[in-house]
Order: sequence, then structure tokens, then C-alpha cells
Amino acid sequence: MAQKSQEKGVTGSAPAVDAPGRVRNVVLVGHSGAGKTTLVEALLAATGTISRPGSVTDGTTVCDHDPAAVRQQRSVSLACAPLMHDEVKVNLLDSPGYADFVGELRAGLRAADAALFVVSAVDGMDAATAGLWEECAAVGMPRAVAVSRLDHQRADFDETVALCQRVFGDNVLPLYLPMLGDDGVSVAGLMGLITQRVFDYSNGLRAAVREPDPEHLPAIADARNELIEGIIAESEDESLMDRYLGGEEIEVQVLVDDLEKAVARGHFYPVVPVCAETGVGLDALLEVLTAAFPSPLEHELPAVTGLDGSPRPPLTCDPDGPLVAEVVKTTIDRHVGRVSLVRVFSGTLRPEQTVHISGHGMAERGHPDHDADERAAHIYASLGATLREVPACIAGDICAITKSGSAETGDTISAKDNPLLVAPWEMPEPLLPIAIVAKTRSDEDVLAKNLARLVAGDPTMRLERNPQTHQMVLWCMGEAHADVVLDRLRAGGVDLDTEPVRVALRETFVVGATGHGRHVKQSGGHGQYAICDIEVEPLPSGAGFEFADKVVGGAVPHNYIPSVEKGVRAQMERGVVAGYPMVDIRVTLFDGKAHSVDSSDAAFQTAGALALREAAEKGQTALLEPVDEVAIRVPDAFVGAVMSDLSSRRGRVLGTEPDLAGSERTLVRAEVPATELVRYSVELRSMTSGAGTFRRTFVRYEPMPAHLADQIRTEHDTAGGH
Ligand SMILES: Nc1nc2c(ncn2[C@@H]2O[C@H](COP(=O)(O)OP(=O)(O)OP(=O)(O)O)[C@@H](O)[C@H]2O)c(=O)[nH]1
Ligand SMILES: [Mg+2]
Repeated sequence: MAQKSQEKGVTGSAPAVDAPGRVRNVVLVGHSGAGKTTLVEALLAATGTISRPGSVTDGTTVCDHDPAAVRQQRSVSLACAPLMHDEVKVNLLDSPGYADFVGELRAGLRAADAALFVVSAVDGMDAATAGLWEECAAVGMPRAVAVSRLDHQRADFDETVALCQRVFGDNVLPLYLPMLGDDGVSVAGLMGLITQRVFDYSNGLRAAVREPDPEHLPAIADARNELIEGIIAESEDESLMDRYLGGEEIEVQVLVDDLEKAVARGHFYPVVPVCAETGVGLDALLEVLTAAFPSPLEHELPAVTGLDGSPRPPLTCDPDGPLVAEVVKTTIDRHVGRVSLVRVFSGTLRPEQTVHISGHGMAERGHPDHDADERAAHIYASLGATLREVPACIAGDICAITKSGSAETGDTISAKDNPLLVAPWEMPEPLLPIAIVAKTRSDEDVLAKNLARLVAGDPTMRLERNPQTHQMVLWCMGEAHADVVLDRLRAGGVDLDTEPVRVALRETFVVGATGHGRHVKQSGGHGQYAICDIEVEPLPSGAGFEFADKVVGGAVPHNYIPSVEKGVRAQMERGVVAGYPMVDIRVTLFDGKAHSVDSSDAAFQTAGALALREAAEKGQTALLEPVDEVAIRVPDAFVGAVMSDLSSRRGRVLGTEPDLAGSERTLVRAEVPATELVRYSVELRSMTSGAGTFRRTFVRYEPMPAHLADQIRTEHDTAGGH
């Protein structure tokens, strides 16, 4: 929720800069618990942005302000925290490491120009982080590594660096080494490899700089050589390598300049040891963030088009250019209403300006295309939940706007007289369905409205109203994600429950039969009279429904034949086996009987329905279940486990092939009944330590094995079906 500044010890006014060259947008990534939120907190305190650091366990950090984050003790959404260092504004974007919140991570990557990988010196790294590094590499995103939690007893800096080098590859090299204190365990300072100085933090955040002790020299020399070779190999000055190999000492400033260039180009990845708890390394890290990471001027911007998709010239990060900004994420704040985090790509966003907000291309996710002109009354700097008003937001910077009626995550904000569209980034697909019901009828409307608002702000959710199972299904990324959504709904005052997700089955005949439908009631008053005889035959899968009339001699009068068909169709809709719609049959009406006064359209409809039910009892019916094709990507080591799990899910493996060359991943393709896939996203993740992903597409309906169909039939009958 939005807060007044004092509550979190926020000091002074919001940082502001007047040139894109003085902005850095850095997303912190890494596995859950690596210490990202704690590190942001420490950096904010170290730069005086807040007066004292809060803690994740107490739920008092700037970034984990959401009640769900406090309860789950981890970040559940992207948070922005700007700070000033060396007259540069660094917008830190703290992303959640837990897989359920990958949508927030994606948004953070989109808004950032560089990524800081936070790797815990205690727990190492997960497969998702390794995958993310590859992704950043593919788009040339500048990266650095912070090795965190150095104060932990089991912290092992050297081992962690070695791990990073194995997983991330070449050019991942430390700029500093941790220096142990007198107790031999705690980290008292850092040894700078380029400057060959010791930064002693024994007396607080500002390190005292001194000459290294003699016993440090060999370690410094070894690591320094490696670092310098790495820097020189990336240098544009080819004479440097010869000079270095010739034994010449290269000037520190030359090394620093070359290092910064290589980092900014995304060719070199400095490692900085940090400890949020003690403050060790924070100033060294700030140095990397401000001096080595590139400004938004150097980042290629996404392509823009007109609203009709017509191409437009590429954007430049120019505060005087046409206004193009993007809604990175939208949250609903209980007090303030809708808060949208916005990255300005081009132009300047000013208060009281009327802007055009457009969102296209997300209709499949339940976000219909929309275009609206709106006035952005105020512009804020967002420090977690604290909003501080700012006079403007220039190209390259990030800000927040509130109360926009139409802005949704992924939308483009542009000038009213020059409306443009930035294509939304790729959003991961939600694969865990959760069926939600309001506890009371009066809550239903509020539930639907609030859900729609939540889904609008989070493209990794999809809302489905299933007309066949009559369930309201929220597709999400995982249980923790669902938990956050349910929490917010409840906080909004809706009493709700979840229930098991029903898969839309179908019914059919496998062995045909005739059916006699007799609806005769002639005792007193206006009577009812209709008799019909039908034959039901199975049709091939996908054939639908056919109705044939073979009545001879007017046994069923002409005008009642459509009534029989209508009655049969209505019964097919309701099902005859377990309440699922019936498909793929031919019904032939071949005989019947009518009464000159008592017969009616309604009576023949009832008779038609009765005839189908009788045929179902005499013939043989079956339940059909949807079967999906799934494409599962897993590290090679998990292929065996995934295959045997698939067979326990009645899956048929269609084939396996190596995924992209060199990725050490396998693509497993299989056909699996949808009823077996309801919780697959959760189970695949736990089976593969979070490294497995899958996609599913419906292929066809197939008969369900008899024992499972019987079970469903019995459940239906017990529940008082028909
Ligand atoms: N002692 C110590 N504890 C730390 C340090 N950094 C983080 N922690 C603790 O480790 C736990 C996880 O830290 P977080 O900052 O929440 O980790 P995170 O990377 O933000 O995790 P997610 O939000 O789930 O991605 C918290 O209980 C922190 O207090 C550190 O440097 N020293
Ligand atoms: Mg966090």
C-alpha cells in the first residue's frame, strides 16, 4: 500500500536528474533467498535514501511492502527503488526470485538496461538463474554479479565464483576479494584487484583504504593477473596485450576505463563480494552500477508502430523526442487505487498532460485491445510503496502514475496527437488452473469485478469462465502466485473458496441402440401425448450430431419432427451419463405416435429426450476426455524422471529430441489426457528442481478408460445427477 515517506524512514525529496546519461536502470535477479531485497535495502541506507535499513523477516523493507510478501517472507512483485550516487540516479528494480513470479521478473528485465545477478555465497544458484543468464546473453544485456551473504558461516566466496564461472561462462571475474577479519570467519574488508588496495570496513560503511598486508599479496597477484588479462582481452586497444605481456605495468585508469567499456557493452561481467548485513562492498557495488553499467542512451529501444501497426522510425532516448513510455506493471493499491510503474523510452512525461494509452495484442489473455486519452495529473517517483511527486520524468527514467482508468501492464503511453504502440514483451503462460467460487451469491459480482481488475494488472494470469463446467477458472503461474491473488481478493472484501478444477469431458455412444420415448399424461385437463422411437448410432470422433427423419405414413406428424430433434439436442446438452454434453452420434427418428388433441411441441420434446436416455441404457456409452499435446523442456538429467512420470499420467511419449544445440536440455513431446495435467505445472517444477517448463495444446477427445469413466459416473449419480 502507498505510504507517507516518514513511515519507512525515507529521507529528503525524490532523486531527480535532467539528462538520460545520469540514469541507470538495474534489475536485480537471482534465486529466491539470495538476498536481493536485503541488498537493495542496504544500498538505500548506504546512500542515505532511507535513514535505516528494514528487514525481510520483520516485513519492514522498502521493496517487500505487499502484505502477501510479508506473509510469504519473499518478494512477490517487482519493486522500484531509486537512489542517488555520484550524481547518478540508479533505479534499482528488485525482482522476486520465486518461479511463480516470473512475470514480475520479465517486467523488470524489460524496464532495465542492465542486470545485477545476486548469487548467494551460501546456497549457490538454481537452474532458472542459469537460464536467465543465457537469455541476457542472447540480447547482449550488460551484467554483473554480486556474491551475497558473506557474513554467513558457510559462505564460500571462491567456490561461488568458481560456480558462476562454470555456469555463466567466460569473463566472469572478481574485481575484489573478501578479506577475513581477525576471527578468521567474518569479512572485514575487500582487497581491490585493480588498485591493489585494501578497503577496510571495520569502522563502518565508508571503507578505510590502505596498503595490503604482505600475506594478502599472493592472492591479490593471482586474481589480479587473471582479471587484467580478461580486461585487456576485451579492450579495443590491441597494443595493450603486447605491452602487458612484455611486462609493462598498465595504468590503473586505463584498466578501469577499459573495464567499464567492456561491462557496458555486455562483454565482461565483474563480480563484487557484498554483505548487506555488514555493509561490506556496498560502495564497490555502487561504483560498478554507476560507472560501469550503461545509461539508457546505450540501450537499443523496442520498435514502435502506429496504432494500425504501420512502422515508425526507431526511438531514441531523447527527452525532447516524441513521448513513448510503457506501463511496466500495474498494481491496485487499497488507498491510492491503480498505480502504474512506467518506463519512459522517449520524450518527457509531465504532470497535467493528456496522453494516449493504448494496449493491443493481448486479447487472448483476456485483455481486449483498448485506446483512451487520459490526463496524467501527477507523476511520482516510486520507492517501493512510497510515492513522492516529481516535476517530470525524462526519457530513460522510471516513474509511477496513479488512478489511470485504462493503463494496464504492457500498455504504451504516447502523445495524444501522435499515438504510438510498443509491442508488449513476451509474457509467460499461466498453466496452473484454480477454480474460484464466491461463498455467497451477493459476492459473485464483486468477485468477478475484482478478479478482472487483478488480471488486467498481471498478464501472467488468465481468467476463464468455462461454459461447459460452469466454473470460474483463474490460470496462474503456481500456488504462491494463486495465494497472492486470493489474498488480494479477500482483502478486497470478497468471501471466496476454491474447488477442484473440473475438466470439460464429453459423452458419446460406442454401441448404438434404439430408444422408445413415451410421454403420455391424459388424466384430467389438457393432456400430453407424444411417443417416438429413435435409433442412435455412434459417429466418428469430431463428426458432431446428425438427425435423420425416417418416419413413414405420418406416424409422427410433420410439425412435431423438429420437436423430437429439439428434445434430443437438449438432452445431449445435459448429458445422459455424467452430466457432460453428448457428441458424435446420429439419431434417426423412425416411428412414433401422436394424438389429435393432446400432442404438442413440448410433449414431443420431452419424448425425444426420454428416447435418448432409454437408448443410452440399452446401448453402450462412454466418456470422452480432452487429450493435449505437451512439449516439455528439461535438463537432460531429468528426462528419465519426466518420462516415467508421464507414463503414470497415462501419457504417450511421441518422441524426444535435443533442445537447442549445446543447451544440455531435452525436448520431450507427449500426448497426455487433460485430467492428468491439472497440477502438472507444480509437479513438473518439483520433479525438476524448477528447471522444467512445458506448453500444452489441445489435440482431440478420446474415450476415457472404463474404470475411470465408471468412477465419474458413480460420483455423478451419488451427487444426484441428471
Ligand atoms: N545474515 C544475513 N542475512 C541475509 C543477508 N542477505 C539476506 N539475508 C537474509 O536472507 C533471507 C532472504 O533474503 P531476501 O533479501 O528476502 O532474498 P531475496 O533474494 O529478495 O528473495 P526473493 O524475494 O524470494 O527473491 C532474509 O531472511 C534475509 O534477512 C546477509 O547479507 N546477511
Ligand atoms: Mg526479495
